[in-house]
Amino acid sequence: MYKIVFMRHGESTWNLSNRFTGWTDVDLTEKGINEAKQAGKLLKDGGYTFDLAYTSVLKRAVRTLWLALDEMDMMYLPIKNDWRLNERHYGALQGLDKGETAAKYGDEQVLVWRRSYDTPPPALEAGDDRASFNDPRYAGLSKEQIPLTECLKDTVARVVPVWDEEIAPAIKAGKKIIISAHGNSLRALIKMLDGISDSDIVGLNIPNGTPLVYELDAELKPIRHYYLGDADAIAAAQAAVANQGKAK
Ligand code: DG2
Repeated sequence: MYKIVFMRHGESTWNLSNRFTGWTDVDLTEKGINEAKQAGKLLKDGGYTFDLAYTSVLKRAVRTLWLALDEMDMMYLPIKNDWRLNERHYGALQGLDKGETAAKYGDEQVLVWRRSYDTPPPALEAGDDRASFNDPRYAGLSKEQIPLTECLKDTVARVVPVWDEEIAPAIKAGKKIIISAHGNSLRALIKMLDGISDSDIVGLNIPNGTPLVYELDAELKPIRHYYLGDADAIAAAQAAVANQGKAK
């Protein structure tokens, strides 16, 4: 049996201000820093060790990984930063307040934009300052690879190849892996791993800074999964994520 640990980053400044974030590179809040350290402590206390770490190229996920690894005294771990693990691109919603957007367009519409499998939010204009074309971290990508918006289906299409090409072979080669990523890039991975339907994935919400352990069989099919930490607090955090897109 294999194990892999997924972790959404700790609270970001835009999680705190309830803004759609996507590819915007915001940092952690003090609370987010503490969540990342606490995640590392839970992993250390649980006896988890790793050989390799994956994260995105966005600092909230990168810093969460650094802080958790520091807590585990494992800062020597090789880290692969892959843009394909970035958060889902939130298009023209990036920067807007989720509650205000729900008040303007309705809770139902915002739920579709946040959680539907194949309806993307409105796209950014290519000339919008928020587009990532001139960001040096994406210099190696073609223009077509840099999104102006994404639905979860689009995110699955870029995340699953990281799994198939790199992570799955590494697990089968005996590497113990931790992945620090984002609410929706992790939902994309979990949808694929658990075979969750397009309609059921709407109900999956991932809390910040909480290690999620997947036990996998020899074919890398999930046997069971569980969060580390206090179950009531985790359930409350998941409910809070679900409610972020509702008008106050
Ligand atoms: C959040 C997820 O991404 O938001 O882009 O706003 O995980 O990087 O904080 P993260 C964002 P929701 O889809 O839960 O609204």
